[in-house]
Amino acid sequence: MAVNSTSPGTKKITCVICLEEFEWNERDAYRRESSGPAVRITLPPRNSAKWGAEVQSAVLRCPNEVNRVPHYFPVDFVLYERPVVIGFVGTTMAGKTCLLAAMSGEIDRQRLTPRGLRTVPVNLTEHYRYRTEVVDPFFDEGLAPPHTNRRELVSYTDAVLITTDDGRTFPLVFFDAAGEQLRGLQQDSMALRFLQRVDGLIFVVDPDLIGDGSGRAGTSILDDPTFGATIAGLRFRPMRGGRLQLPAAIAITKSDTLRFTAPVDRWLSRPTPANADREAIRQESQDAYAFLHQRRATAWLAPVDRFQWCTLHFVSASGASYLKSDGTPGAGRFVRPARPRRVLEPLMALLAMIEEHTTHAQGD
Ligand SMILES: Nc1nc2c(ncn2[C@@H]2O[C@H](COP(=O)(O)OP(=O)(O)O)[C@@H](O)[C@H]2O)c(=O)[nH]1
Ligand SMILES: [Mg+2]
Ligand SMILES: [Zn+2]
Repeated sequence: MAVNSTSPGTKKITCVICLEEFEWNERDAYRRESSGPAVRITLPPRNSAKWGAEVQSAVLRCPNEVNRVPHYFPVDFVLYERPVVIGFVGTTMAGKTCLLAAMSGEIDRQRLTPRGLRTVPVNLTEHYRYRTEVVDPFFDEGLAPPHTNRRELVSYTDAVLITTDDGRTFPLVFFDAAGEQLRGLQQDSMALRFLQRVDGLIFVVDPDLIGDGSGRAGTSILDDPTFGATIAGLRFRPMRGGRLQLPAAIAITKSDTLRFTAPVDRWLSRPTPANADREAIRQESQDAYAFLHQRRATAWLAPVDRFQWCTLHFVSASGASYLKSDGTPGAGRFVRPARPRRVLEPLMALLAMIEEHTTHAQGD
């Protein structure tokens, strides 16, 4: 893309797909038809009456091609505040893809509206594809999102545009930080950009991997290798007293499998709070901490010690149990359509912590 970074009138923007920063002259864009290559266009000046209509279907081409394939994202994503980048960290099969699909579906269903956040529809082909291929089948039929054997360490999953009641608008971008191999991330430019740029992390804990605390190891494993690798990868981010100055949330997912276990039962059956209830977040964090601690899952609690701000939550992406696959590839499904439980709580807690600590506390 012919962007002249030295010419006046350019602005520095972030690609929401790969997090590369680049200069944009506010005029060069593309129009993408349903088929065929994207067509290069020149946007009218911003003060022109035509600008609003023209910009709606316009996309930008990121100069950072991935495997020589160009990628595009809507101009809408660079017109407002800088993107808020949220990363999902967890080992394979922990439940990241289901949790992301549940959150994205709840956001599209405007479940953030009572909490003062709305999504703005954006002409983003990727988001519609994600919705029709992953989110809707999960919500409508209980189909488990396809298990992709990705080789990437970190990958873009979805992006939405959020507007707050007080009139601020920002892109919210979700990344899946999977894979045990995160240790090799020094060589991976996408993983590095992600670690440099991420605003908040959701550590996904799979209770199936944790013993019941009886001392019989059962299926328990010692920790999640992706937690340690991600924390290690963040060591160059600002720290104070050995703690990362970044917000984190631990989401104990698949909590539907613990719905008869105290104190999980109490949290799962709670109605969703209308607005951020700090006292409830504190209590749930305390309960979830005790839950993991009792089960000797102390390694899973590493984010509590390593991040300055960390909340803990019980969530369920499906709200229902998983039916064992009958062996047909791709046949994985839940017993009924997904009814996510409390999946927006970790996100709301993270957004509140990002707002409170990272923008306002920057100068202190
Ligand atoms: N009971 C239950 N099972 C879940 C839930 N979320 C995920 N699972 C199970 O965990 C498997 C792996 O989930 P997935 O999201 O693909 O994990 P990922 O590899 O971390 O992306 C699914 O196929 C389900 O069997 C949940 O909320 N409840
Ligand atoms: Mg996955
Ligand atoms: Zn890009």
